[in-house]
Amino acid sequence: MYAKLISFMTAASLASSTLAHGVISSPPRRLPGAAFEAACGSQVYSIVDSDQFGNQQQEEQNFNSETTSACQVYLCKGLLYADNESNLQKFSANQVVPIEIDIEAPHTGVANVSVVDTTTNTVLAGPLIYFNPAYSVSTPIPANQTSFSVTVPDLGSSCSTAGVCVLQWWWDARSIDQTYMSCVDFTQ
Ligand SMILES: *[C@@H]1O[C@H](CO)[C@@H](O)[C@H](O)[C@H]1NC(C)=O
Ligand SMILES: *[C@@H]1O[C@H](CO)[C@@H](O)[C@H](O)[C@H]1NC(C)=O
Ligand SMILES: *[C@@H]1O[C@H](CO)[C@@H](O)[C@H](O)[C@H]1NC(C)=O
Ligand SMILES: [Cu+2]
Repeated sequence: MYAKLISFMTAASLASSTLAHGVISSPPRRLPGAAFEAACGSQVYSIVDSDQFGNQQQEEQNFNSETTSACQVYLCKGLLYADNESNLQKFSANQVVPIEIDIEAPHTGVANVSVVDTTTNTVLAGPLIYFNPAYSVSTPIPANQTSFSVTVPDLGSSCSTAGVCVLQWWWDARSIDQTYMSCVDFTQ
């Protein structure tokens, strides 16, 4: 009976964790791969690899002895440039970049897109756009929250090295303590 209860609870928690949420669908985003697995551990990797739409808190809840200090889930959800270098984009100064967001389940929060230096996890420019409220459950999501453009400013020489800079989309739903990040690697 205990086993039944436990398997029921496992099924219930799996069901709620597969309620998918959001990612950048274009330009191509950072993806889970071997470098991410080495940094965060196989359990965190499996969760993200099986559902890239999930939130950062779910990763933290699954930290274990395989999780290293290189696992920075508050930066691109811990995903790393090394896992798909061919997704690297090139954005010139003042280039207007169209972005598509795929929202599988809304949660009312705030969202923005910024240029982040991943070596220091600091914002170099931005927010380039922000939404408040973002992806609300109480109204239909405005089209300009899932399909919009940002203008990438002149970043000087800060983003000349591949793997340093990302456009990071950040969606924070405080009411339910769920945070989503999705990143596009680029050079300028
Ligand atoms: C890496 O990105 C390239 C270009 O977008 C794509 O063709 C390839 O399938 C990706 N590889 C993986 C493992 O996702
Ligand atoms: C983007 O939104 C997040 C979540 O609210 C916030 O922590 C961050 O400071 C914002 N970024 C900028 C550049 O304002
Ligand atoms: C999105 O469109 C709404 C009208 O539907 C407008 O009020 C809002 O300012 C727009 N937001 C952005 C960031 O362009
Ligand atoms: Cu969600």
